[in-house]
Amino acid sequence: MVESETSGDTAQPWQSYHTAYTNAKAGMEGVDKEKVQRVVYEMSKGSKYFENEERKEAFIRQKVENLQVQCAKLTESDISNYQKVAEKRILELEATRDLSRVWLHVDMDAFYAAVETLSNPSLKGKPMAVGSMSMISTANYEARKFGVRAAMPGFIGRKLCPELIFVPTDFKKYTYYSDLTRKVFQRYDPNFMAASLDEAYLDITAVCKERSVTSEEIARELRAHVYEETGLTCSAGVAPNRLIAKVCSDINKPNGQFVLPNERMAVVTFISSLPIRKIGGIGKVTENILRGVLGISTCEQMLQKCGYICALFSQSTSDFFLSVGLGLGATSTPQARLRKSISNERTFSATEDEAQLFKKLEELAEMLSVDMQKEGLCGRTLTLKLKTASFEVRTRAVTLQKYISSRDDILKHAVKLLRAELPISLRLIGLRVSHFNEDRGSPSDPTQKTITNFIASKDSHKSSSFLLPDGTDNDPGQTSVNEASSSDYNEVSKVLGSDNCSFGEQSGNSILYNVTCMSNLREDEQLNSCKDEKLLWFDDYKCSICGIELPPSFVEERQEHSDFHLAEKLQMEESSIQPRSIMLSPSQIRKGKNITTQSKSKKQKLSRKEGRHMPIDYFFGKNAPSL
Ligand code: DCP
Ligand code: MG
Repeated sequence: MVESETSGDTAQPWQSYHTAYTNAKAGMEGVDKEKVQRVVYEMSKGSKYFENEERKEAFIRQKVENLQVQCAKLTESDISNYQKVAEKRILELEATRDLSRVWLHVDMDAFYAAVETLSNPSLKGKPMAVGSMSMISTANYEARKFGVRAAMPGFIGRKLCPELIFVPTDFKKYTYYSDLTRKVFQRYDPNFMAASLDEAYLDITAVCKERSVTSEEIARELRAHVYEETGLTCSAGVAPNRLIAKVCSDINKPNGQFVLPNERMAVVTFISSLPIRKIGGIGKVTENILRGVLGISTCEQMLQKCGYICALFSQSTSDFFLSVGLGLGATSTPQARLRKSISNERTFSATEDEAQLFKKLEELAEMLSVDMQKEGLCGRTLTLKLKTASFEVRTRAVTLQKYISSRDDILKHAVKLLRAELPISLRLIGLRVSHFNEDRGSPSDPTQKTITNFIASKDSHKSSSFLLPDGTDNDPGQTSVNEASSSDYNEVSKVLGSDNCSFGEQSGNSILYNVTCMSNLREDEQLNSCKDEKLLWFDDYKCSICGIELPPSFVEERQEHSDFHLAEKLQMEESSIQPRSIMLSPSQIRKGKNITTQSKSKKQKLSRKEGRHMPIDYFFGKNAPSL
């Protein structure tokens, strides 16, 4: 098998030091990558960030090694069987290809930086970054030539580009301009899906047809209108599905567009040589695992190695990889009413100043409340997300008796959750509300959610295919790659069978006005939270508490589900009531004991027999009992 590129002690250690800071964004093509790597390495060595990166590297190495061992155990007959399974699956997936829709992904260019330049034209043409010495939110294209990019600490940016000008963030401004862009998007698709402040997906099938114009003309016109209304440029990608449209919008950035025709051959050719990292949902971890274990670096190779993929990964993960190889992606618009949560978060320089932390919390509560009221949403689970100064990500949640949406209600409970964590030094706070009043049935019985046929769903991977900021994975499969042996796989296959159940329609991602979905963690967050993921999701897809099946690509549902158990436990602790959920033993879960299909009485029986109360710390990743 292929050697992992993540390991290696060389005389020039920065050469193997690949972090989010060294990953090229649009506008960074000509950058001296080695110089950037060296500066980032030297300046971050010894820092908490560096330690965290090392943990991540070690994690990836371990994953690669485990999978290499599994791979080596496969016999020729295993491989030939898995090859047959994979080929059959590819045909099934191919049959779901939908070329009837035209999707446009629009992404503003250097958004925060461009907005700041509008208000201060003297910044034009000069390298500048929005953010601070500790964190850069984005950099303009002049600064990117030096290797300066989003998420990089400002002091490293300054080292790479001594002329770099810093402008502090001003979210009110960005929200204002974002709203202006959305008014334009609405003219082309009233149900457009906003993925972040500066990104949206539009189904332009109808508008092209009604006006008898090409998608290329629509893209050009839309971009011109955005410019007229805002003075800002954007880039667009047009393709038959959202996954590819997002890749396309990056091709001619800034101020450009790329149209991929709705033809199978065009899609297949386009995807074949595409590096897997360009796909939303494949970040550094997945990329390294696929390359390290199977030598896969382009989408086409996903199909060439399909047998191994099916042998090593869970069904949902391999489905995602095979779909990527085929260039399949989500094509239908999820209904807004099915949205699962609404959230926002804010990154800032690490501080333990309580007044500042509570002030930020207040602002977040206010913004979240406004967003909720815009959409008429009320929810009863409130989750507080924190990233500590040492990059540890924690979530704390509470489920309330009543539905809330007002600033005061959100703040009241958020303050309680935060207060319990003090003293603490934080660099990020996020708030998330879920369990909306329209989510009938879900708060009380999450197992009821295992419904629609996942395999048959065209959009089965939509949570992997969009909403992610550049370069992030949203597939916790990367942290939970199936490590079952081939015989386990057979059992898993049996359990999944043709009636494999999960959420068929994952629509929590739709219309995320002004919010960044918290469950779409950036990679460092995912890795930090992987402890929690591992605790909760057994064998890659089963909740170790109640047995509900949720593939890794259903990130938001998983987050919500985990919040639910967390909140339930918190309340149990408070009221000293016996927990309702049951705890399946690992062997039961491996053996495919699927309580989602069991009768209530059986559940209760199991609960009495096998159930055990789990300490709250289990969920917080502290003193976690080993499974
Ligand atoms: N952002 C952030 N932190 C990050 C990435 C982005 O705060 N790690 C913010 C600042 C960006 C905005 O989100 O301006 C949009 O993110 P993009 O990834 O779309 O980046 P830009 O719009 O800045 O640049 P591009 O031209 O590459 O789209
Ligand atoms: Mg952008």
